[in-house]
Amino acid sequence: MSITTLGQFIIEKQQDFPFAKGELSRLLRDIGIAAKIISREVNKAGLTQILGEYGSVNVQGEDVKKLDIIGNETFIWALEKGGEVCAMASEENDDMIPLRGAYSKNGKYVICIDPLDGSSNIDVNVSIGTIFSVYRRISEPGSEPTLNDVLQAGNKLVAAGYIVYGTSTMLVYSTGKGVSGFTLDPSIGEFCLSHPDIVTPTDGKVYSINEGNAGEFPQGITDYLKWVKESDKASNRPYTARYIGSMVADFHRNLLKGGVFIYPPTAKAPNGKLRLMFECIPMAFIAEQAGGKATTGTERILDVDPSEIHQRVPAIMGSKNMVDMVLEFMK
Ligand code: P6P
Repeated sequence: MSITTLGQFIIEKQQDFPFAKGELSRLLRDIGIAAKIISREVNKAGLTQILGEYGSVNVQGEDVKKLDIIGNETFIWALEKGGEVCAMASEENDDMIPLRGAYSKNGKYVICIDPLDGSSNIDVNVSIGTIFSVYRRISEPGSEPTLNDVLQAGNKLVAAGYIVYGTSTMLVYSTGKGVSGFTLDPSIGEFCLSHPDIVTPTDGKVYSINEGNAGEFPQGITDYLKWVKESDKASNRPYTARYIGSMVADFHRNLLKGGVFIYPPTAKAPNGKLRLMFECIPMAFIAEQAGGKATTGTERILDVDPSEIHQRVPAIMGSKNMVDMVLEFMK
């Protein structure tokens, strides 16, 4: 049998963590379980009338789709059941969520999660995703978790990754020793190792940015965009724009093919639109683990010290040489 399931892979890789007694392995398993449930819900969204506005509006002022709620509740359920996590921060919740499972209080880890990112794309059948980060708790096991447990910089990450619900459902994650990709085989209900060691191209031809905000970009971004558009075959600069408005889908394509994803400050979002804890840190971790780069434009994203759960930062991430070129124009 040539397949390696996520569970088998996690156990094999557990050797990389001599001090781990299986908690992280079980935690990653719990994330896989939640991902399979959400994949099932996402893939039947149009059929069971769970599409459409849930009516409420989340902390970001966005209309909440029913699948957002299902995604959030599924992860809370899976992580409470699993007992390895003492608290969560979710893009869908204003405040930190202490988990109340039978064993949660002793959980050694905390999770920051965007359960369904890009959810405005659900009812037009565009790929969406889950983005997660795993940290060791700071507070003592057995004690009540605190905000400090979830407000940790990306350079403290234990693991991070995402699930992209697209033409297939893929789980991509890293525990700090490279990036591995798994594709869900629904016929056996298992994530199977399909991309053993993802390394992002140092260079690429794709730039991803919402140019609808072009009138509000910092000068450096405007200058960079002008430069890429002067596509000059002779100087081997045939760039192309690809932007689907779902970060996980845009990021994943660029990770595999090469490219740069940019969400700069705009008039409406002076610190950028993307959330540090739920989108930028985990994706920056994956980008770096795959040999790419991720910056706010002024500092490495993984070195930003968070001050607020829903804080936003500008993001420039992807192929190293492309990120460096954007930074050149921003000087
Ligand atoms: P805009 C989705 O709402 C999201 O958070 C990311 O998934 C996506 O990259 C970005 O916002 C799109 O934002 O302003 O370009 O529509």
